[in-house]
Amino acid sequence: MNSWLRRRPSPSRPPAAPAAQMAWPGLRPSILQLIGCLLGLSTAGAAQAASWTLSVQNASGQPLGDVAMAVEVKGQTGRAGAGSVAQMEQRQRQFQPFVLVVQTGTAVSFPNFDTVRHHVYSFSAAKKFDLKLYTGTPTDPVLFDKPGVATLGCNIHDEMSAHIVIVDTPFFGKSNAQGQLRLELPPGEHVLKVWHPRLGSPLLSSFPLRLVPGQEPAPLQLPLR
Ligand SMILES: [Cu+2]
Repeated sequence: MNSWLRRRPSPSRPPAAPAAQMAWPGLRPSILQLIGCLLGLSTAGAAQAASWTLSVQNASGQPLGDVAMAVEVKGQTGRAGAGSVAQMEQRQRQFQPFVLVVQTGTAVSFPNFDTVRHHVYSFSAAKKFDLKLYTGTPTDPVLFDKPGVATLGCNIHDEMSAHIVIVDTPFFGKSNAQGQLRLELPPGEHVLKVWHPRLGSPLLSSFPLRLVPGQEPAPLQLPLR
């Protein structure tokens, strides 16, 4: 279904091996680490975060925007720090943005910039809440403390709809109109979670994501038109 799993072939690249040990078989690892540090190439440095472009396409290979994307990096999952906030606005009887991605533990406020009143609610398992008819900004933001997807509506305006995607990782975002999201990530084997309203699922879909230095990952293809 997707080409994410497949690495681009790199026939000229020899299999990964501890290069330093091959070059100097007689040296102990601690000495190699010391040399590495002196050269500014410590083991930690080799795994440092780099900038990657994650791309997502529909079934015909066209870019897909508004895809919520979250990368789970082993040992780096969990809630956002205290004081993390985000905003879901109402303007011209629409929610803005249509898809908002936040980390668990984020407090979201729902300011109403219209002159009409809105009554914002979610019946979703990820977060049930109800902000009764209001103008301006309700005093208390809503805390999104469980991963999942909360679909929002307004009791007064049926055409108003939006989604808040809650993820357990600090590495997240949303694809732009070019179907791309740029993220700072360490290389390695991670899990990519994605969600799009037209996938029709209240859950995020998971895909393995292998980030190899010097290679952009192949586009992820979703079964959407
Ligand atoms: Cu409304």
